[in-house]
Amino acid sequence: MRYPRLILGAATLATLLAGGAALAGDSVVEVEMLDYEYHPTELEVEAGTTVRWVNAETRTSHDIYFADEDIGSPRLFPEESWERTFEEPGTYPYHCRPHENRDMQGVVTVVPAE
Ligand SMILES: [Cu+2]
Repeated sequence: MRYPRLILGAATLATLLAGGAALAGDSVVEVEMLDYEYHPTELEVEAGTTVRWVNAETRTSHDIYFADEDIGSPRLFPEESWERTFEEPGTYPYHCRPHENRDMQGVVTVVPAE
């Protein structure tokens, strides 16, 4: 009866990864766009991590724009997503161009991989 225990362990690990704030490199972390906000607003990841922004609204579109670097997503409609992989440690502020006036913004902090 070892096998079921292994499966349970893997599922638990997946749950932890999905909810974690700082994660190992080469993983994917999701940021939800809902109610004109990014969730989480502030995210810390290790270098090499891919961040995936997912539009969880029912009808509002958003985008992700890093003004300092002039890097941005297309406008994302509900259920659409966009990814960016962060290789270099640093602070990456971003905002939503259509909702700049609603103060819709977030920041990704990238720390060196352990
Ligand atoms: Cu927006």
